[in-house]
Amino acid sequence: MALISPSRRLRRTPFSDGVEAAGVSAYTVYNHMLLPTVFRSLEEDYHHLKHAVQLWDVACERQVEIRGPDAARLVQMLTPRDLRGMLPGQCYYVPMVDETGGMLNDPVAVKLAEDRWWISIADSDLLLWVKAMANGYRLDVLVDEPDVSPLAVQGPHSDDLMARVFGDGIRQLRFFRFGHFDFQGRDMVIARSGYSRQGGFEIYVEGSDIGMPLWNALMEAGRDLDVRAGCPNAIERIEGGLLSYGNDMTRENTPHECGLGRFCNTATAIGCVGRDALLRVAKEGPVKQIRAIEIETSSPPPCDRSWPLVAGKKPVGIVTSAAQSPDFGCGVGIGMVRMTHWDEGTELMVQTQDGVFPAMVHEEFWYKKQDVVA
Ligand code: THG
Repeated sequence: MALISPSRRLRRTPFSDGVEAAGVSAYTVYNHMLLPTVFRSLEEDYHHLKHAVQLWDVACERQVEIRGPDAARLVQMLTPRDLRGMLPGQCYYVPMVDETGGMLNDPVAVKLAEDRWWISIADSDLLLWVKAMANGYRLDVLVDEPDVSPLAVQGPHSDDLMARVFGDGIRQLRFFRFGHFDFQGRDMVIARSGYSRQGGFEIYVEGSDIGMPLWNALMEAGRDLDVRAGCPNAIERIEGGLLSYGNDMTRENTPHECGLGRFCNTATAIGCVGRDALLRVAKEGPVKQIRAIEIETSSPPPCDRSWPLVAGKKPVGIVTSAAQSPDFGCGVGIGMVRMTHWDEGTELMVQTQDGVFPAMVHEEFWYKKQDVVA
């Protein structure tokens, strides 16, 4: 593929200078911002992520900040997950839906205070929807995109690296909880979370000016841990079944089709604008759902379009993400499969731009959530 033309519309991040110095070799665009996808190679980055520790420029996970007396009410309008039990200091993975129950985004909600929230968004312009809701319903809130850029520290040595910069207290942080930590006199919200199954943290860096000083401090502190610049790794995230909005799901899908039913409490999420629609479809249950798809090939082509899944000649689903797994020795994929063919072990064929390969449906991903507890 040709190069992407740089311009003001394609935003740089507070860490872009560090990413470039580290020799980034490919970018994608996410929330109108640069997101690195490869440094050395997809495979080398993958092995390093599983064995060492990496700094990820995920500034493109932009925050929609909601503050004011109606903040909690507005966030509940956006999601079918019941937020009543959520306390300040917690993060929740929250499907967000429109009035038809269609997925608009799958962000992480960060509850800073009863009247102050960050919605850490995936790749869709959620800010516009949230602003429209706030204004249409005349809510007493301010909605905007603050100068906050997540920097993820991921990999088995992330606790050791983070403790060197933020102190041993960071080790006590529980999964999907956050705390406030100091760096050079600046307050940093740090959560134990991140878009990998290898464990780690996300630092919500407030103020672009402190981005490179923090990047450099972590790089310095982790020299003997072989810390490197990295990024969300396509192979690792598919093995772990972490979904990618725009790839594995769109506005055409309900959270239940996406396998996100466990993050929905449609019966009690009073106020959610998609609630009635979801209650209606929940009665029947989804007729297609996300599945892990094993692909019999040693080098799947780039999955840059949906690949039909067929039983004989009959289309029964699509593959939406794929990669070759070094650790599992097969092609790994994520797909959306019709009910008639979604059972464990179902044998199908997948039609790619480079040929047709045997595929097998799995009900579980290659590795499940390993709850990272201190
Ligand atoms: N961190 C933050 N913001 C983000 C992402 C992130 N915004 C964009 C994107 N990633 C949003 N999508 C996801 C998808 C999955 C998870 C988080 C964000 C995730 N899921 C785990 C799971 O599905 O097992 C854990 C969920 C849970 O148990 O609550 O972590 O990564 N800041």
